[in-house]
Amino acid sequence: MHGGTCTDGVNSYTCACVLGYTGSSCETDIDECASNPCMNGGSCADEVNYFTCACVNGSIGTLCGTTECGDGTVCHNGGACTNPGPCDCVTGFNGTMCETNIDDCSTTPCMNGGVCVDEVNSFTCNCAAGYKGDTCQTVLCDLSNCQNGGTCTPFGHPCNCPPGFTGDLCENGKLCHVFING
Ligand SMILES: [Ca+2]
Ligand SMILES: [Ca+2]
Repeated sequence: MHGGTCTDGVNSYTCACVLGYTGSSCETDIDECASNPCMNGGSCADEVNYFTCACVNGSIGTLCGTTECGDGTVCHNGGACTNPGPCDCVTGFNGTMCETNIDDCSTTPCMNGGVCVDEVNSFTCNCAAGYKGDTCQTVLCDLSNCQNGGTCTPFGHPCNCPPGFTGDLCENGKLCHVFING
């Protein structure tokens, strides 16, 4: 549906959807408004692979993030005009015009060599090889932590598990074969 390209399989089919649609038959129009991207009370209209914001209360910009206060002050990033000014910023921004995205990486939250990416009132860690977790706190594999006889070569990859075990650390149980005599 919706321009997707489907390929027949055995008792099934797979579809490659055009941008903006998802689902096994490309039947679903992805809701680009799901993250509430419009600021300052603007209303979001879901389109195919994009959205538009209808701004209110004098705000302007693609996301309605900018408000001209009338006294020469401009508030950015969803900040609201105040009287007296200058601006009342939303969480994650500061500065007299809310122009600054606060550096959420300033506390160096990512462990084990992970690279911190600053976001709005949050951060993401891009972990170095061999680590995972929100702050890269979990070691995938070193010389000691493979379980159930798993081996760890080379460093930085999930353990090599013996037959019957799975998981990054081979922590998932053995497949059970029961033989009954007679
Ligand atoms: Ca859509
Ligand atoms: Ca930030």
